[in-house]
Order: sequence, then structure tokens, then C-alpha cells
Amino acid sequence: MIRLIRPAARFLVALVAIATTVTCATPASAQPPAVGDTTTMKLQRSARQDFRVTVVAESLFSPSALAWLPNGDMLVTERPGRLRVMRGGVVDPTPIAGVPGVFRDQGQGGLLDLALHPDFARNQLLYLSHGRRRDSDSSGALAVTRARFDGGRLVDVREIFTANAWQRRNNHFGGRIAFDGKGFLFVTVGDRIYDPNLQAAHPSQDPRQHFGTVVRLHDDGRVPSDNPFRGRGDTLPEIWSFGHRNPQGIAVHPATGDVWETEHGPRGGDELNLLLPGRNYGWPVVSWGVNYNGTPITADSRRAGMESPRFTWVPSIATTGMTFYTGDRFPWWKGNLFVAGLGGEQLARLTIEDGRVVSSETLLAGVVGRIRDVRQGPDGFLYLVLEHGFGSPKPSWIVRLEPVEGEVKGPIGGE
Ligand SMILES: [Ca+2]
Repeated sequence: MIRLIRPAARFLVALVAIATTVTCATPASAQPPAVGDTTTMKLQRSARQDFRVTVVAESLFSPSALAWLPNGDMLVTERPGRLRVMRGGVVDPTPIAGVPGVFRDQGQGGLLDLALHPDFARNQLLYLSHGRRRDSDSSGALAVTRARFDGGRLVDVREIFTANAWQRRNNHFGGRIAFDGKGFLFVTVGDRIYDPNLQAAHPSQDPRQHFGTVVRLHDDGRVPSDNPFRGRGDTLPEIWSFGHRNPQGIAVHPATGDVWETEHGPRGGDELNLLLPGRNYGWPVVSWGVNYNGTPITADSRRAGMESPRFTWVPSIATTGMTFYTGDRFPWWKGNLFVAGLGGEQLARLTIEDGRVVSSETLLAGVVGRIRDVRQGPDGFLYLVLEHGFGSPKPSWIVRLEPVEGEVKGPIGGE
């Protein structure tokens, strides 16, 4: 059985392992912990709230997402196609049976996100996003599968959405899913790394397919009657917004119900977007980034008729999971948006007012490695899904941020 809540010393060994195996660039300002360094993890500074990091689970393989059942058990997806459950603080070594087969788990696909139905306590329905193979030509696309979790295994397993975005490549599945407060299911679909130099001919600019879109569905996969493209020629009725690149984060604002999305930019230009129905988010016609080889993609970062991001990261941090904090453990963080940075190895804390980002802070830069997801637990703590050695057999961790008693500060200038 996998032990939990390891002593600090064990965690430092883990951190050294992370620091020596990551291949992505660490921010110049970040100093990974060294052997015997007991101060790095002792206290993490934030403008609003100092905190510590505690390991919750270890020896997971490429974990991707978390959710909690009403009884407090925690579910974790692992990208090779395993759904794990943590009961009473221990990860069950036997994965939950009934998970569908996945596509491209060695690339950016595999088993990705996990969401419980808003009425899970009554219907036990959960949703998984994953790469899905098409046997006729060995290509793959993003799919969403719904199943009932009977406490032991998945039953009544049914694929409720298959993106019309087929491609053999490994990359850019998107794959985040979230319910809004009205019971609609939002799904992010990546552009499958089509050539950005196609510009207006890029499939993300063509709502007759699902490349680079966010879709909105009923809980059984049906198309809502008020979706923006429904009944409009040959556009696909599932689409809520288009012109996205590789959206790997989605979160619904707890007060306004607005749906926010993050997406990976190219080299530079990760974006935070407020998703509005029927809007074009511009990729690759407008961007704040350039090609990976440094050549320009476009001269324009904004254009009439295309939605501009509400926040950009240049250089990129590789934005992934995100969550609005609503708990009581960190009173000064209430309402803030937390965005995980994978390649950037950091956690962004954003304050949003009236649809605008009014301040930002970088937390944990280079401290815990690649952060795949951030979620709020039922205990009000923030949990991070760590992934390092992308695609390698190295184990990964789930950690929890805990406030340091007596270190709560009031608002300061500039916040
Ligand atoms: Ca954009």
C-alpha cells in the first residue's frame, strides 16, 4: 500500500529527484532545493498568505486530475489509463475497473480529466476525458466517457462525445471538462498541433470541425438548444467557442458563473480567456507568441472580431489545470484564480474583478516541479497534481498547500 503524509525529509528526497530529472526550463529566479536544504519547504511566501507544502500521495504515474467523492475519498486519473482511488489516506493499489481504452498516453493524450456530475450523490455519474483511437486509420481524437461508479467499478460506460478532430499526432488534445452552475458540461478540444502558418486556413478557424474549440453539452451528450452554432449552416452545434490552440484548463467562476479557460500558446503567449458564446479566440491569426524556432506566426496580437485574452504569459508557463478558490483555509485567497504551470513549474495566483485580471503573483516557482492540476479539496486546502519525467516511468506526487498559522496578512499595496 502506498503510504501517505510522508515526513518532510522524505519529501526533500522527492524534490531532489524532481530537480535532477526535469528537462523543462526552470525560471531563472527559481532555485531548486538542494540536498539537506530544510528551509525551502519550511515556508512559502505569498503577498497575501504564507503556506507550507505537504505530500499527500506519492508513487503515482503521470497523474492528471483529481476529484473528491461525497464520502471524502479522492479519485485520481493517471494518463496511461488508470483511475485510482484514495481511501482513508491510502491509495488503493488496484485501479478502478471499467475505464475505457485510451489513445496516445505516451504523448499528450491518454486518460486526462475527471469530473463528477453535479448530482453525483444521487446518480453516481462521473465523466472522463481521454484520447480515443479510430481503428480504421490509427488516428485519434478527444472523447468524453460517462459512467456510473458503483463504489467498486465503473458500470453503464458510454462515450457521450467524440471530437470531430482526428489526427495521428501525439499532441494538443486539450481535454479539460467542467460543469457550470446550470448543469452544462464544457469540454476543451485542442488543435492537434496543426501548422499555425496556415493562418486563416487553420482548422481552429473553421467551426465545421472540433479542432481548437470548447464545446457545451447536456449531461448525456445532447446538444443544448441555445448553443451559438446550432442550426447555423454546416457548423458543428456542439461548439461554444473556437479559435483555440491547446486549452488545458477550464474553471467556472463561483459567483458569476462565467466560464474561464487557459490555453498553451506557442513560444510565449499562454492565454487566460473568458469564454463567450460563438466567439473566435483568434488562434493562429492573432497570438502573443512566435513559432518554436523563433520565426513569427503573425504580426497581430489582436484583431477586430476576435476575442483578446484577459491575461497572457510571456514567456509561456505551459498553463494547465485551474480552479477558483472558495474555501476558508486561506481567507485572503478567497475568489482568486489559481493556474497550474507545467513547463514553467509554478502556480499563478490571479485576482479577477469584473472580468479583468487586476493583480497576479507567481507561487512555488521551481519548488515542486511540473504542476499538472490544482484543485480545492473538501477540506478547503489547495491540492496540486505534480507530474515530472513526462512520459517516463518516474513516480509523481500529489501535494497540499496549508496555511502557516499566525502568518495571515491583510491586503497590501498593489493587491
Ligand atoms: Ca487567442
